Amino acid sequence: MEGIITKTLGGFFFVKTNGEIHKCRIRGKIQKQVYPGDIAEINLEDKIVESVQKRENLLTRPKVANVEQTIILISLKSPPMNKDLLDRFILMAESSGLIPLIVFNKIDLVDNLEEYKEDLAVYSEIGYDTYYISAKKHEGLDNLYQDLENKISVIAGPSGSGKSTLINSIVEDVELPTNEVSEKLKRGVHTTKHVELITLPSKGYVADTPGFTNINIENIESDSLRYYFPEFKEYEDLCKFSTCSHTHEPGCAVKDALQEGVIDQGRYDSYKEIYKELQEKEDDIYG
Ligand SMILES: Nc1nc2c(ncn2[C@@H]2O[C@H](COP(=O)(O)OP(=O)(O)O)[C@@H](O)[C@H]2O)c(=O)[nH]1
Ligand SMILES: [Mg+2]
Ligand SMILES: [Zn+2]
Repeated sequence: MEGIITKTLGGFFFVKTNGEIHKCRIRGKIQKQVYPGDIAEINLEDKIVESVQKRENLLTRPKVANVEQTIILISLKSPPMNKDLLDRFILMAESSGLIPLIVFNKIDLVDNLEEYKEDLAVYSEIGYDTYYISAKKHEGLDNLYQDLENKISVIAGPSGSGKSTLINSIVEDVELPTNEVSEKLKRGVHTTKHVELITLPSKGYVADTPGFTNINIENIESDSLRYYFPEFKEYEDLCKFSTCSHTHEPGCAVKDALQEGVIDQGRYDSYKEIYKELQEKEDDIYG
């Protein structure tokens, strides 16, 4: 029978099949490491993992296989909205091949939410899914839950944005009312070392351990950076030079779009700043 590994602990592999969790051992001949998110074939009688399917990807922080999406959680207030930082988190998701879900948290702390929405509209205009929530008050979570279905997601975002709070909210919303939950809440997300997938209704999974709080974009090449800004895509072929970096070249269609206000100045500034950083780093390495 096929299932998904939701947790590995003390030599046991917890495999979820249709609504049931089976605590299994693993066949000795499976040499490779097995992680939450892996799809396993289990022998129900012996409670043993027989084999694991080839995985799409393996995230390292937290260690989860077959992740498709990253919830980028960023607060509107305390800590204050930082679009620069948001752009870097989006870039990290894009360069890792993960779909970013941009979640603006702590709506309960602002009294001018409409102004924030106006200011942040650029992200949905680019085509990203955006959400306005209060993790603490369980507000605005329905749309987010819908988009978590049928996929494995992880949570990233700056320190203090509410990642642990959101994970606790999800646990409370989807797993109440069971006794297991009070155990889980007692255990507390902070003290967990292992990763566990929280199961949402109809096959969505979220890792219960937040991932990146810092951005690591150093592996991106400056020449590839432009491909991770999806709003540049429709102009790229129109630039005079096919290798146009959209920074200093003449006949740049991206800069024309910027002039016309079609491309957002803040996003372009982020691009340019990161491009400069990456180039400086490459200069240090290659001279
Ligand atoms: N007012 C308000 N506070 C929140 C919300 N979400 C999280 N917080 C608070 O923000 C602080 C940081 O939250 P935490 O979940 O630890 O952030 P993390 O560092 O991203 O894991 C805590 O004091 C939370 O209670 C929210 O939606 N509204
Ligand atoms: Mg935390
Ligand atoms: Zn250009």
